[in-house]
Amino acid sequence: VSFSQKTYAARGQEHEHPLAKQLFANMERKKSNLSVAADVATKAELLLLADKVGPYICVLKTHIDIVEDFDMDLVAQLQALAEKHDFLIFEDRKFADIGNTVKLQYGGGIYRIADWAHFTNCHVIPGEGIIQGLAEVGMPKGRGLLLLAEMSSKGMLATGAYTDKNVEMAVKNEFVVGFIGSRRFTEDRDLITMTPGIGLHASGDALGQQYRTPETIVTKNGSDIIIVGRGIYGPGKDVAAEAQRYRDAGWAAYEKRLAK
Ligand code: 5FU
Repeated sequence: VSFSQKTYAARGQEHEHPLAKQLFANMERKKSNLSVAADVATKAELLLLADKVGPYICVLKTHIDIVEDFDMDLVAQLQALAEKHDFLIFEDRKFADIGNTVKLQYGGGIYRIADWAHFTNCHVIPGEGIIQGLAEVGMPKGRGLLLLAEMSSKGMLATGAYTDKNVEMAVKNEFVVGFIGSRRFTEDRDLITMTPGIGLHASGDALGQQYRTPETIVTKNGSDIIIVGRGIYGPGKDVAAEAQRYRDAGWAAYEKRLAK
């Protein structure tokens, strides 16, 4: 049986990686495969958004370097909200340098990402050393890495042999728990796919973003988690209502897949 035909609960029970176990259990508890992409510019906005969408998400995705008044108190408050609402945190950092440099960027600097983000991600452009560098920092802390096997934007260059290389590297590196991409990539380990570029209505934006529906991505392509940003908090939107709507759509798409 393909992993996409199994329940999140069963996959959690069988998974070898404690963080993946934790994620699947969380998804089952909350009946949610929704991650919200919290691309907002201030601490207050980020905390308010996290508090509003918290009940409906399994993962909060951050771009912490967007927040103009960042401080460590933001991290403490985000962690408290993660506890309150039962979600995990994914810092969408997209590391892309040599192993030694990403180690410093991941573990240190102003943001100390490895101290609070359950998941982060990287491009494998520099070769496998990037995974090793990040693993040296993240593994002892029980973190997990996603490889950018594909992107959602128009004209993106992560295709064909490059995508295949991502899959190859993921399969043999324990620290890797999954991918950013549009589909299920392999049956080799139960690697999780998270998909950005999800929208129920819009088809894209003026800067190359392309949107697909939960049905295409989850039911048809076998991806595990939908990542939604502006579809939930765009101008004039009722954030909690939209989060609930996307949570329901994502979960319905998953149930439809199981019933296939
Ligand atoms: F890796 C990727 C990708 O391929 N596409 C993306 O859109 C990441 N993203 C992120 O997902 C992007 O940086 C935003 O944080 C989010 C999408 O936001 P939207 O408002 O739903 O378009």
